[in-house]
Order: sequence, then structure tokens, then C-alpha cells
Amino acid sequence: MARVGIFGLPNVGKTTLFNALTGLDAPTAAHPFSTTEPNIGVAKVPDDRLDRAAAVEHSAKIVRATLDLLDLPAMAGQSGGGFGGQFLGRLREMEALVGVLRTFEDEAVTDSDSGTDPVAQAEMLLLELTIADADVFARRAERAIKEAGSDAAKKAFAASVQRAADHLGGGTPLRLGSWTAEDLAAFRDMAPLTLKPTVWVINVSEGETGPDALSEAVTSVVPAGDVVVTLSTAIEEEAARLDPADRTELLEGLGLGEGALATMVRAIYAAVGLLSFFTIGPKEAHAWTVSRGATAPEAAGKIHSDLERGFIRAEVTPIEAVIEAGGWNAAKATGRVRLEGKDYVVAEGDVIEVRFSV
Ligand SMILES: Nc1nc2c(ncn2[C@@H]2O[C@H](COP(=O)(O)OP(=O)(O)OP(=O)(O)O)[C@@H](O)[C@H]2O)c(=O)[nH]1
Ligand SMILES: [Mg+2]
Repeated sequence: MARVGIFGLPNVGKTTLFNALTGLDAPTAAHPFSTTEPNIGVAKVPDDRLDRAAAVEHSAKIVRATLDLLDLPAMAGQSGGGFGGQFLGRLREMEALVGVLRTFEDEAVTDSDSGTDPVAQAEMLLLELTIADADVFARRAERAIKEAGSDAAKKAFAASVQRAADHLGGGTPLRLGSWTAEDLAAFRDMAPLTLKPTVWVINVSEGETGPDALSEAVTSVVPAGDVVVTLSTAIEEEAARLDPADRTELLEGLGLGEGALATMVRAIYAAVGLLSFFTIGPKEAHAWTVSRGATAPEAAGKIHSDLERGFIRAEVTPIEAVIEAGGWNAAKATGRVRLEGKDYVVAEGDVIEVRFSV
């Protein structure tokens, strides 16, 4: 399962986002540095395809995919107070990061540590992560060079780490470099923050969907490939507390569709190389998680080891086909379900029924 760390400047809505994603009630406050210890929780991955498929199939239960979330105390703000890099080590354990950028204005919630310019915040946060990596790599390079002696492999390792240290020392995140497989293997132990896939959340005022210009501006200062999502954490938290029908009404009433959290979580999934496939039946509609490139038997193994061991074939169709047809059996009856063998590579959104024999 993927672990995702939320970071940002003080009072920008990190814990509000964490609550929206987990349904938990971690304390939030109008004063900066209100989070003093990391919050840990599990986010159910919102996916309205699963809800719609469960509705047509009359599934008794819905089981969602999950992400492990960590909400950290704020990084040092412009006033220089706070925790600084103290908690950055915790981010190294994560597979992906979510950087929260504040644009919402609220007199009751001081922005003296962050400002409301998302571009400035993104640049500041990137620089902090880059400096933290630079520090770790510079120290490791020094030690590696000393230890290498005349050992060719150790010398190559030291050279890789030194190149990364120089790159970082110039203020550039590692994901803006080109690295060989050997380089990346050498970096692995340092778990560099600036190599982690990052999703940037622009936290806008309630009722705003946020001008596209803002997200374009942020996109232009973060490394290519990072995803930028605009949402209001306050609205999303409120929506997350409602039951599904009321939530849909609130979000659709605001023109937000299934809500930006779904978009954000799917972006995280894609960034860390995960995808969802489904099993849909009267008992339950179930979302499962596999790595991109997983074969049908590997996917079957997520459901039960017997299904992988005794895998014969899989019946497969996109979840949209199940929804459109009005259920799995109807999809089959209209010829939309195909048979796939053991080499089939699972696609995002597949509904799968495994034929097996043990
Ligand atoms: N008006 C408005 N207030 C918000 C929004 N998001 C969060 N807040 C408020 O801003 C304050 C700070 O939110 P938190 O979620 O505690 O922010 P944080 O980034 O976790 O703060 P620290 O942990 O102290 O760094 C709280 O009073 C929230 O209710 C928003 O979109 N609009
Ligand atoms: Mg907080």
C-alpha cells in the first residue's frame, strides 16, 4: 500500500485536508503550528465508478482501496519560527508527497507565515526539500569517497552520490536531473525527498474553483510531471462528513463533480505506479490495488492466493461497461466481457472475475 505524506507551511490547511481524506477529526486551529505531532490515518480512495457499479449490481457492501496518510507539523514559515526540518525525516519513509499551498484569505486565520501566493510557497517548499537532500547527500558522498579506496564498485557509488550532491547543491531537485539506473540504485538508501512523486494542492477559498492561471503558474515552477490540483480543503472536509447522497448534492451543487479529492487521490495512485481493478457482485463491490504492469494472475493473488495458484483465465471488462450495461451479467449477456489469459496486463478500471481450479 502506498504511504503519502502531507507537508506545507503553517496554517495552510494540511490537517483539514488530512481530515477530509481520512474522515478523522484531528485538531485544526486558526493559529499556526497547531499540529505538533504527526497525525496518522488511512484514506479510503474515493471513486464514484465503484459507487455506480455497486448501485447497478445492488452490492450489499462497498470496499474501497486505501492509502496510508501522514499529516506533518508545518515546515518553518516566513517568520522563521516552528519546526523547520525536524520532521522531514518522516517524509523520507513515504512513497509520495502532497504539498499544500494556501491561497484562501481569512482574517481569522493568519497567513503571516505562508502568505497566499501559491507560487512563492511551492518555490520555498521545494527549496527546503532540496536543501535537506543536499545535506544528506553531501555527507554521504564524503563518507563514500573515504571508504571507496580502490574498489571500483564503491568508487562508482561515491561518484553517483557526489554528482547528486553537486546537483542538489545548485538548488535543483533530483527529479529534474537525468540519472542512470546505477545512480538511482545508489540514491535508494538516502530515500531522497526530491525524487518522490509529488502532488501539489492549491487550497482556495470556499466556493472558488480557482482560476486556471493559478494552477498554470504553480505547474510552471514545480518539476515537470508533478500534478497540481485545486480544491477547497474546507469544502472537501465538510463534504467528507456527509453521507454519500448529501455529499454528491453538495459537490455537484458547487459544480465540483465527484469532488477534487477523487482527482487528487487518483493522481497519487498514478504517480506511484498503482492502479485499481474491481470485483463487482451482489455481496460486495470491491476496489483492489496493484502495481502498474501486474498480470491477471498477480491481480488474482491480491484477492486470494488460491486464485493466483489455480488461475485458469479471467473474465474482464472496463467498469464503465458494467455500469452502462446495468450489471456484470448484463455486460456478459451483451458480449462486453472478454476472456484473458495469464499474460494479460491489468488495466486501470478493469472489472475481473477469475476462473480458477485448485
Ligand atoms: N476559510 C478557510 N479556512 C480554512 C480553509 N482550510 C483550512 N482553514 C482553516 O485554517 C485553519 C488552519 O487549518 P489547519 O488544517 O489546522 O492548517 P495546518 O496547515 O494543518 O496548520 P498547522 O498544523 O498549524 O501548520 C483552521 O482554522 C481551518 O479551519 C479554507 O479552505 N478556507
Ligand atoms: Mg496541522
